[in-house]
Amino acid sequence: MFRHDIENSARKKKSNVILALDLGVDRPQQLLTRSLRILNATHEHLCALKLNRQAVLPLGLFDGVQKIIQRAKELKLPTIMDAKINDIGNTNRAIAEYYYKAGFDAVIASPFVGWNEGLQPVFEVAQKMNRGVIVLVYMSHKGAVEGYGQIVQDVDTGQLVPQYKVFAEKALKWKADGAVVGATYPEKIREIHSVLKDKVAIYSPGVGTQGGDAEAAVKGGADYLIVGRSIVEAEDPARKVAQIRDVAWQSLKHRGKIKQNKK
Ligand code: BMP
Repeated sequence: MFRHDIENSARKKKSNVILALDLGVDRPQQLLTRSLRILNATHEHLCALKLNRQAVLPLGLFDGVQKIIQRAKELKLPTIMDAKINDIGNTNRAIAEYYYKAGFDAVIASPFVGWNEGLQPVFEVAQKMNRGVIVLVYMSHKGAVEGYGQIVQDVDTGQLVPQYKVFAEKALKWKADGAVVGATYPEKIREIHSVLKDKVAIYSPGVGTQGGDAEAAVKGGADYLIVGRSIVEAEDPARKVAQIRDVAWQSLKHRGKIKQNKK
């Protein structure tokens, strides 16, 4: 099961850092070579790997991406496809199935499409294939407030609540494997963590380049940090990821998530 696999990987590696292998726009062969080089240089300090469509588009899901997934599997790193699935159910089902068939252990999906004829088929495929689904709850960019931050009337309760609170409740109800909350909003992490109560893990992107702070995010309740450019664009990616890992792991200990004697 994805959530246990990533937990075990984090415990074994003493790292809750997920590498976002986003390398910008380049020729496919260059991208593949650079991706593998960075993965090989940083894997010791990672608990998982995340790819985005900016890698899948040039490399091809059943072409170059296979080489990255294969290497991640050799390194025993769970893989997440950041697809932000966001269509009608029938389309979502096919998208999820392709990513899982390609070897990804989990996909990221958007809860804005709802359950019925929205994400339900994604969760069904995930269950059938024993994979994970992570849902967006509050994104890391500035415009997130325009969608995730709106005050809405909850269709179930009739109450006026922030959209992200409704999404956090849905993550619980749908038994999602994770909830994405931007590291750029530690106060939102705290608030959402108080709804999720460690029943759904918080995945937090936005550390470094986007302005988020690793320590604040983890102390607020983030279980995993998703980090891309701060690592891949660093002069020494291995050193950079080790630094972030140290801060994040210490912060998890501070939160009492890791027993001090289980070094
Ligand atoms: P970076 O560390 O370079 O900012 O990359 C963050 C990664 O996480 C990117 O792949 C981005 O698409 C993704 N992401 C994000 O930044 N904020 C979100 O709210 C959700 C994401 O998936």
